[in-house]
Amino acid sequence: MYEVIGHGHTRAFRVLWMLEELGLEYTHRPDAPHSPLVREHSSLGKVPVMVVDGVALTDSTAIITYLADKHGKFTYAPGTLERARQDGFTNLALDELEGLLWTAARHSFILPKEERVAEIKPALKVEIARNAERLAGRIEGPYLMGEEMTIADIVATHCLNWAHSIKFLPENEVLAAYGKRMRARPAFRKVAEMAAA
Ligand SMILES: N[C@@H](CCC(=O)N[C@@H](CS)C(=O)NCC(=O)O)C(=O)O
Repeated sequence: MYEVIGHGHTRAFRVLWMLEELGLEYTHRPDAPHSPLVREHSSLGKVPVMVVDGVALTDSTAIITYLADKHGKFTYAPGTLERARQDGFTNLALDELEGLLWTAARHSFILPKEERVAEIKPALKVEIARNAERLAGRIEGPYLMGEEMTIADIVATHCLNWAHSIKFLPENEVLAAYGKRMRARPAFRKVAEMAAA
């Protein structure tokens, strides 16, 4: 049994989506960051955390990689060229999109007011738009790597939705069609409904 800690409107979404795609049973504690339960399992107070056999796993990408490897789905096998390409896509989404999105969030509502630099946001928007367009140019379709959906699609879709929600995503037909396809997946829809409740 897996226990996921973290509200669906955080990066816990990725873990919940993966579990739904795999059709696995889990319990969900939709705590906010730094709640006593989160603090019990994560020294940084960050979510998501997934507790497996009493062991607390942190970091959404590490958690979904664990699930993919353990259950042998939504991933290519370690040591293959396909896996190396898959990991490249995952890291591209994290470096070129998530890092910038997180910086934008920190300077909007996370850092103490006196540490926020609002002027950085237009530059982040330009950079995110450029990086998203570059990613669009690499989508083989229907998924990033062609016919096989992998965990890289979960990370990339989450980042693209995040960018869209803060109006940082450029108009782009390929990105729009990819996002629509990914959001239409029953597992995605179920978690989106849970997160909105
Ligand atoms: N790399 C981590 C980032 C986790 C993270 O920063 N989560 C945010 C919510 S989406 C959080 O807990 N923020 C609270 C904080 O930074 O103190 C992951 O992918 O899980």
